[in-house]
Amino acid sequence: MTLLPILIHPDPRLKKIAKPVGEVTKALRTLADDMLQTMYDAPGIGLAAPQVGVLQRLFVMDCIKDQDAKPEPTVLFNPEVTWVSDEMNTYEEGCLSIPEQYADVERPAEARVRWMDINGNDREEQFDGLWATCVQHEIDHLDGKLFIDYLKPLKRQMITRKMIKLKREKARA
Ligand code: K1U
Ligand code: ZN
Repeated sequence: MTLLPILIHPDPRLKKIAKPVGEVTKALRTLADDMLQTMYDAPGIGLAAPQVGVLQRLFVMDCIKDQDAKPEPTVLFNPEVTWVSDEMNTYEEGCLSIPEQYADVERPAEARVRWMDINGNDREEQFDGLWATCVQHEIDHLDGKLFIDYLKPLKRQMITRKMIKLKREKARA
């Protein structure tokens, strides 16, 4: 397995709409495995393909935070939200493409999602809690949207400036 470099905002590839996946090929299974490895290593609870420069509609997630609990690596191809609750939930979100920046984002508390799994089978499930927040954050990535797009312009600009500085420093190192 390979650890993939994660793109840091601002990057034009993080603003693009990703293309649907056809059948689940061996190359896509390898990509999903590498993305899971990259997500666990970061560490994070989700990772979308555009974050590793691949403009295809897939993401991985595992919202089990308890280190003693059994991991639940989940791979979703062509995910579509089919229903959201009226009830909303606020969570302090982070993003592996915007390191060390966190902000409250309000989203539907529950979301029903349809997707194709790693074996090419159609699945549909209702998510709540952190899983619901995470699926919505990751599907946003597939649509070129970042959690900072929900913030007030001034706060978004402040975070973007910090990221430009971080990228400049990393390039010099
Ligand atoms: O998509 C990403 O950038 C990953 C992101 C997912 C996410 C976090 C919070 C709310 C919604 C979606 C992350 O995983 S940021 C890191 C993080 O949340 C975390 C890191 C270590 C342990 C537990 C959580
Ligand atoms: Zn993110």
